[in-house]
Amino acid sequence: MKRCLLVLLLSGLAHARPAPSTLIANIPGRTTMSLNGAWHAIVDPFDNGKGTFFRDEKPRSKSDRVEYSFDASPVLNVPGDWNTQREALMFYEGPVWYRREFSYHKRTSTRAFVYFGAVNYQATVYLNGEKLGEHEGGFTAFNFEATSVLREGTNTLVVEVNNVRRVDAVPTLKFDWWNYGGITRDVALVEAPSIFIQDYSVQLTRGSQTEVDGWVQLNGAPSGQKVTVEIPEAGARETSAVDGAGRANFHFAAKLDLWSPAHPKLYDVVLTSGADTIHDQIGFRTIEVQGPNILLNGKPIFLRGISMHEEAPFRGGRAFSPEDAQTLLGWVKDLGCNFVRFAHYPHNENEIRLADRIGLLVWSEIPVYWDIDWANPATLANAEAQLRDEIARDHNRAAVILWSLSNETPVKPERLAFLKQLAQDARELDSTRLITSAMNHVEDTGSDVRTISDPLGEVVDVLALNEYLGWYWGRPEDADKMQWKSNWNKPLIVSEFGGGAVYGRHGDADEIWTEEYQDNLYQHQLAMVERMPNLAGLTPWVLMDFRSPARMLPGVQDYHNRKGLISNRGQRKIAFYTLQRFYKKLAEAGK
Ligand code: GCB
Repeated sequence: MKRCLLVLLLSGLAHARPAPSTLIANIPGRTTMSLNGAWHAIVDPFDNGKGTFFRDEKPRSKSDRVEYSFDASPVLNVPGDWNTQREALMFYEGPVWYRREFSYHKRTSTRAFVYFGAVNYQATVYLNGEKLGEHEGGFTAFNFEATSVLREGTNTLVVEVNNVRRVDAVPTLKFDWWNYGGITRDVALVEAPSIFIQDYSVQLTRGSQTEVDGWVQLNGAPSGQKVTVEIPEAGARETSAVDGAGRANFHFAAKLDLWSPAHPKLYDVVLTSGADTIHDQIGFRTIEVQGPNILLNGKPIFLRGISMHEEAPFRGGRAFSPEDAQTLLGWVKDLGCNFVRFAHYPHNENEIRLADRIGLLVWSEIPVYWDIDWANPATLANAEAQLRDEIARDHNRAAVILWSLSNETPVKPERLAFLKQLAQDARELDSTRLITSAMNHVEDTGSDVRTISDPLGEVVDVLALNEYLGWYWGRPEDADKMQWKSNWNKPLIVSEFGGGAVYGRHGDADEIWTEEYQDNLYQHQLAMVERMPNLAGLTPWVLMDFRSPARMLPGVQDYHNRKGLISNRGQRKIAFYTLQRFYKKLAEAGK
C-alpha cells in the first residue's frame, strides 16, 4: 500500500499534468470592451521593476522619490510587437512593463475577464495593484477573472512581459524566426453572466455525416441547469441538462451541407443557457485517414499547401490584424492552395477564422522546435499547456484538420516519450482531428534511396517530412534520381523543402540566391515529390520572406530568411508561378 502511494507520488512528480484550460471559448461571439491601443511602456532590461511597478505609484509630494513613471514613459501599440515599433528595441529581449487605464461601470450578475490573444513570451498581469495571474507561452490565448478586483471608474491594468529565451522554455534558445516581444494580439475585457458558457464542441459524429455530437461546459452552474444548442438553418435544436461538473452532452440528427475548401459553408450555431446566449459560425466536415489517404468528408483529398509564418506583409513584424490575414491568405489562395501550414506556433484567430470562411484546410502547430529540454517535467507541462490552449481556442473550426506536435526534433528516447505524451493529450482533448509532426530524420538505405524511419512515425496519423534536397544537401538535380521509402503505410505530407532567393536577383540556375536557382530547385523537387510513396500533400517552405536573427548574410539575408516565394514587400518570385502551375495541374486532375 505504502509502496503504491510512493510510486503514485513519484510519477506525479515526474509529470505534473497541466490544469484544464480556463479559456473562454469564442471571444468573437461575445460582447467585449477592447483594451487595444496605446499602452505606456517601461523597458526594464535589469528587471528592476519586479515588486514595485505593478503598483503604478506616483510621487505623493514634491520630495517623494519614485524612480519610474508610466505616465512619463512613451507608448507602445497593442496589439503589436515592440521590436518593430522602436528601432532601439529591434534586438531587445527582456522585460517590458505595460500599463493601460480604462474606465469601467460595474453591473450586478456580471462577471468580467481580462483576455489576451497572446503575449510573447511570459506575462504577469496585475489589475489595480493585485496580481491576476501569470501565463507562459507566446502564441496562445488566456484570460483571468477580474470581477472582484474591478473598480467603479478608473482601473489600472499592468502587464510585465518578458521575451527572454530560456533553455527549458518552448521554444527554447534557438529557433529560425524573430523573437518578437510584446502584447502581440488583441486584449479585451470580456463580460459574461454569473453562469456562462465556458466552452463547447459542436461537430459531426465520428464516421457520420448526418449526426452531430457535442458538449457544453458551463461555468458556475448548478447540476441540472438547462443548455440549448440550435442550428436554425438546419432546423436542429436540442436541450439538455448539465451534470455536477457543469457539463452536458448532445447527440442529434441534422441534415447539413458539408464544409470543404470548394464549399466553405458555415452555419450559425446558437448556444443558450439561462442569461447567456452566444453565436458561433461553424462548419461541419469529417476528416480521417485510410491507409495512405487523407479523407475529407469520406473522399481522398490531396493537400495543396504552403507553409507560412505569422509575419506581417509590407510593414514587417508580427502579423495580427484581419487585414494581415486577408493579404497572407489571399496569396495562399492565389497560389492555388486548399491547405496551409501555420508554422511554427499557433497563429492568431483572425487567420483561422478567415481560413474557415474562405475554405482553407489548416495545419496548426505548437513551438516544440528542434532540441528542447525533453527530460524536464516543467518543459513537458509547458508544451502540454500550449497544446491544450491551442485546442481550446480552435476546436470548433472546421478548417483545422491537423494538430502538429513538433518540428524537426532529434530522434532519441526522451524526445519520443515527450511527444507520445503530447499525442495522447491531443487525442484526449480532441479525438476528431489528425495528429502529425514535421520530421527530418531519414535513413540512407541504398544509393539514392532514403527511408522515412523516425520512430515517431508510429505515433502520428499523418507523416510529415522536411527535406531540403538541393539546399542543405545535394544539388537540385539530385532529386531526379532520388527514391523515397517509408516504414509506414500512412499518408505523407512533404512539409518543407525550399531554397533562398533575393527577389529581383537574377542569374543562372546554379547561382545561389537568385530567383532562377530557387525556381530550378522547385522544378526538380516537384517532379520528385510526385514519385514519393503515399504522398497526400505538400507545404513547401515558405510563403513569404521572414525575419530571423540566424540569417545574417549582408546584402542577401540582412536578418531575413529568403526562402519565401514572395518577398516581404509582396513581390512574387519566379518559383511562386512554378508552384502555382503545379497546383493548377493537380486541381485540374481532380486532386
Ligand atoms: C527548417 C525549419 C524552418 C526553417 C527552415 C530553413 O527545417 O523547420 O523553421 O526556417 O528549415 O529555412 O532552414
